[in-house]
Amino acid sequence: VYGIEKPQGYSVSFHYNPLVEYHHFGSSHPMKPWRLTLTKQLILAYGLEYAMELHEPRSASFEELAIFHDREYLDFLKHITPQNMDPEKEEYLNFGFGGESNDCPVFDGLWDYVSLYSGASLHAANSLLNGQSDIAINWSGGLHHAKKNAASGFCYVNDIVLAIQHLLTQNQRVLYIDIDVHHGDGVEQAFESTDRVMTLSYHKYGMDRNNYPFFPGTGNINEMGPTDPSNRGKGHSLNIPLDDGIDDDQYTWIFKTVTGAVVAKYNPNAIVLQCGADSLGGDRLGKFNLNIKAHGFCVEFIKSFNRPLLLIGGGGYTPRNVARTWCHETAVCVDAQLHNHLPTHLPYLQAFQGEENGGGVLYPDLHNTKRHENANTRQKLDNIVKQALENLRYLDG
Ligand code: ZLS
Ligand code: CA
Ligand code: ZN
Repeated sequence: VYGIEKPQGYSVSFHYNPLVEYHHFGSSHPMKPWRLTLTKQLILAYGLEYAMELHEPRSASFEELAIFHDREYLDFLKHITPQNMDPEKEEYLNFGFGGESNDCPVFDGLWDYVSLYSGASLHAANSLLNGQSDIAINWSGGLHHAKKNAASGFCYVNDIVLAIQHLLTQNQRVLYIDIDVHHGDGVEQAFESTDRVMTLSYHKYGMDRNNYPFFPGTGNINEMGPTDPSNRGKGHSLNIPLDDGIDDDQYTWIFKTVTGAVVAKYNPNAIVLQCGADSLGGDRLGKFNLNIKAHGFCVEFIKSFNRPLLLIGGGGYTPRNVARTWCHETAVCVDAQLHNHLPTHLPYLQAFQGEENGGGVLYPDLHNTKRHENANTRQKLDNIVKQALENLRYLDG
């Protein structure tokens, strides 16, 4: 019909290969790829697939991963199996495997798993590049700790770095924002020497009761990348360290204030938002008290800047709440409002029932599920914002 222009709203694309769901880190491991099954089922049950374009991307190739990662590391990843691994061998430890925590186990299909989630992030970045979509989503990615030659914190290949490198082929400046409860150290490190990527991470920082630092132990407010004036990356990392139990009002306030200032100053051509859902209340590993709508507010706020936007997953260790959050955030992207009562035809409905604070609903009250005492005072947060805004002055050159 002529006379009708492009429909209002954003074109949203969803990049997901269901084969990722079938990988297991081991029964006691907190990272559960089947949280992605729950997420997808919830999205389908609400009918959100009719409001976006669905893509089933192929796996990334060895060569595509080698754009960031060392070939020796990729060779190791490609060939290691639970049967042939030798925990005594030096390379095993050097590449980030084993150790006392065993955060990064070797499991069957490891190579397929990493190339599937990375392929989805690359495909999503590509659909922003070729203008097919304004917002591209990959909930299976967001593995922000992986280094170019080592696995770290459940992350083996850094799909975020790869996606940003791809975006940089046609964008002068990319802003990376990370609301996972952990510091996005791998992405920060990868781009520490360039002014074409700015990284901004909000995370828990500090010691626990036993005086162990919260993983990965980096990301204090004064860590802002190289400060050497001859380094182009000077001042292009910003870290917002937060304490246990932060609530919705505090988090959305600090997020708005700092992110708003960064976008105004850096004026990115594209934005990548890592939406780790371990910053929610009741997360098995996280320490914050956020509700789903406060987490989703971050997505709404970023969307309002109208820049090409890549949304990726990340952590999240209470699977039913990961699914709820990423379903809500998918709805935010397509401007849909969802009914609080879960669709009755939802497969796995049981997974969302029988909870203390909201069985059978999409938006349970998570604020008190684990009752982390709020250690963030008004004054501490004011100081962090003040310091963060001061750090931004480094961008003036
Ligand atoms: O950001 O805290 C750690 C490292 C240790 C070493 C010493 N041991 C005893 C404790 C842990 C310092 N690792 C963290 C990694 C968190 C990664 C977050 C990833 C992301 O969300 C992005 C996807 C950690 N926290 C909890 C665990 N590891 C952990 C808990 C339970 C288990 C089971 C499996 C493995 C070993 C037993 C494990 C790790
Ligand atoms: Ca973070
Ligand atoms: Zn995390």
